[in-house]
Amino acid sequence: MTLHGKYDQDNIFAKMLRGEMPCVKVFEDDVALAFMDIFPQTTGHTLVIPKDVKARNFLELKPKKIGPYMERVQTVAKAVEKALEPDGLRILQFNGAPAGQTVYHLHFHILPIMEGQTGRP
Ligand code: DGP
Repeated sequence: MTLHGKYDQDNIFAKMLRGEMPCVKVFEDDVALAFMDIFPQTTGHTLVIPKDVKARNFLELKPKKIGPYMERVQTVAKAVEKALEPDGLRILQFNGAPAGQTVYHLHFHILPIMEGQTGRP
């Protein structure tokens, strides 16, 4: 899998956006959807994905879409902070398989860091 390539409409996050795949939603508006990670690396591990884009990764997101999307990433991060009161918060994003990406629809990870958890992959 290369850093750039054709966007696969049938990736799992695209299916969630179309309502074809269930997920535990924690935030949704016209710009982004946030849901719980199925393989949480820390308690409260949340993913935030942009809607109406065919971006496999951050490099492919059109500049005008970055601002609205990152606002939602911050909104969700603040909600996670309020809900869980973690000691720290790690916000991560991977581009390409060698960097650790496994799902090819752009997403940011929000990892609350509680005492005793590292949140490191
Ligand atoms: P990444 O390695 O950055 O591409 O992270 C992909 C994340 O997606 C990984 O932490 C696990 C999560 N994930 C994979 N499949 C599913 C799924 O079917 N449902 C949910 N909620 N999360 C998924």
